[in-house]
Amino acid sequence: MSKLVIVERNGDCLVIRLNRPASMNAITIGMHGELAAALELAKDETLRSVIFTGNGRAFCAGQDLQETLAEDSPISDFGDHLDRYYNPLVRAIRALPIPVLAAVNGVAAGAGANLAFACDIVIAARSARFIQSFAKIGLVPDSGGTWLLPRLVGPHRARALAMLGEPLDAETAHRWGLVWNVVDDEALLDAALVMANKLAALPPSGLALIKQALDDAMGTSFDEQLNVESKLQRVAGASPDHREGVRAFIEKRAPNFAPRSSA
Ligand code: T3D
Repeated sequence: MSKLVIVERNGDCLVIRLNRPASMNAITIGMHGELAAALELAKDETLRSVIFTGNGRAFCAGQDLQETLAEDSPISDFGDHLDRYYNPLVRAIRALPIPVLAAVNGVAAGAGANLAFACDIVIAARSARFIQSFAKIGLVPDSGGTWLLPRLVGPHRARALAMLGEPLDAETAHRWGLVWNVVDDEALLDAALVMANKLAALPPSGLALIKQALDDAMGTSFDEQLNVESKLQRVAGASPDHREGVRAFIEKRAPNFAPRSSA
């Protein structure tokens, strides 16, 4: 049976590739099962990053609408469906202590767009398009979209994206800050792997704390966040990685950070 999600290790990086190209990698319950298994593998402490991408000409077209519409559809209550599948998926992505990259290789629609935005860094192929397709079928942006979009692009752009459901091309998504960079289609995976390698050379404990600090900042006041920074900097400052980073700087040599599993 062909896999709905292809998971490959590339050095320290786990590449998770959605694999239903004929349906633009639309997500089915079967695919959710394989994604959950892939995210379990991503907890391996020898990994330093994860890349999500898609097989074929799309990143992901969101929920598979054939599955939704089927007479014997297993989906009766969409709220339950989110609770059972999409929410655990994006929660698992956000909870990973290592950098998670989205290499968006074409259209990212509905939950597929918000899956990309749930990642830490988004790299887009020039052919990428981001679509909040929900309004067109009478739904609400999900998979964290209503929380992420206003924070990423501001409230008015978020409203226009969500209410119009019009495609946003890669360059505009870049200008609006949804995307870190845009590369030629054929260079996408290499660009993501180069970034993954750069991240793997940085202290893993520090990167995990940076993720935690930025996540906390989404729900705190400036003053509260200063306390979060003190708390996390206390941990970071006492870490062997910090001492090694400073020593390497002073001694003008490359740092030798501890592997994640021993940090
Ligand atoms: O709990 C719940 O279930 C609610 C959760 C909802 C989460 C969501 O994600 S809701 C949003 C669902 N997604 C969409 O509404 C997007 C629908 N797709 C499109 O708008 C377009 O297909 C695209 C903009 C993504 C791509 O357009 P285009 O012109 O490049 O390609 P196409 O010809 O429309 O699609 C190619 C094939 O993929 C086609 O199949 P065919 O005719 O060649 O056999 C098309 O039906 C299929 N496809 C695309 N998107 C989906 C899909 N099949 C099933 N589900 C899809 N979402």
